[in-house]
Amino acid sequence: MRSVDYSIYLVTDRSLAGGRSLPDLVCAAVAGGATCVQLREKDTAIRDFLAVARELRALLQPLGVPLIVNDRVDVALAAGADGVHLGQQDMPIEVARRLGPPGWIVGISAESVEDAVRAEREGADYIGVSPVFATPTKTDTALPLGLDGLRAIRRAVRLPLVAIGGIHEGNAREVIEAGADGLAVVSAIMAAPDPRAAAARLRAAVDAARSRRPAASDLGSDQKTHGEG
Ligand code: TZP
Ligand code: MG
Repeated sequence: MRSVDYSIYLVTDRSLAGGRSLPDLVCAAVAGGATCVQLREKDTAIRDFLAVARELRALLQPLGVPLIVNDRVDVALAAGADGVHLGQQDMPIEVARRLGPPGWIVGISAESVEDAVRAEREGADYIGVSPVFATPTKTDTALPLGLDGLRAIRRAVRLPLVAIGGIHEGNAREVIEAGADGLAVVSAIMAAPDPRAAAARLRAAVDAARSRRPAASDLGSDQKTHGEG
């Protein structure tokens, strides 16, 4: 399995960009410390979705930052993206895995311990724990899992966990301390007046929380840390 740094996982949303260019915002976020980018386009024609995916791919590949496409395996493949992020109603993990090239990243959203355990069994590379907190950015979510829900998923699976939903600088520390390997954020970066600075502050919060988190060897046998730590 490919090693990916999920620390600051930017999920795009052009409706929050306030007219700013998506590629410019993504570049600013990466300059600030975003380590992974998910292109999420809910209302975009496939042709335009593909065009922006290709544009981001060309920007991110030289920087070594993985591009993951939300929902659409076809767009991800056509753009040469590093992987795809799937929801519970999207293409099954094993089908996406078969369609993609070796080393392709297949991530899945989990709204419960059961979803997470199944995703691990079915061969996902990472799990998006969704949503940890309520968020105005996506309202058709399951009930928020809270930090206790995140901890329960941490105990149940070994895969890298990327927490999503209502995450910002102010709660980044507790989310990492609850066992997340990375923070997936939309508004905390996309809507920020200075996306580069916002990403840098999130990154600093993650690094600080990690330095306080016990080493995997000090946690119980069912609580290991993952990925880049
Ligand atoms: N999936 C679960 S919550 C969410 C998605 C895409 C939106 C998170 O947005 P924000 O602004 O980081 O709370
Ligand atoms: Mg989806």
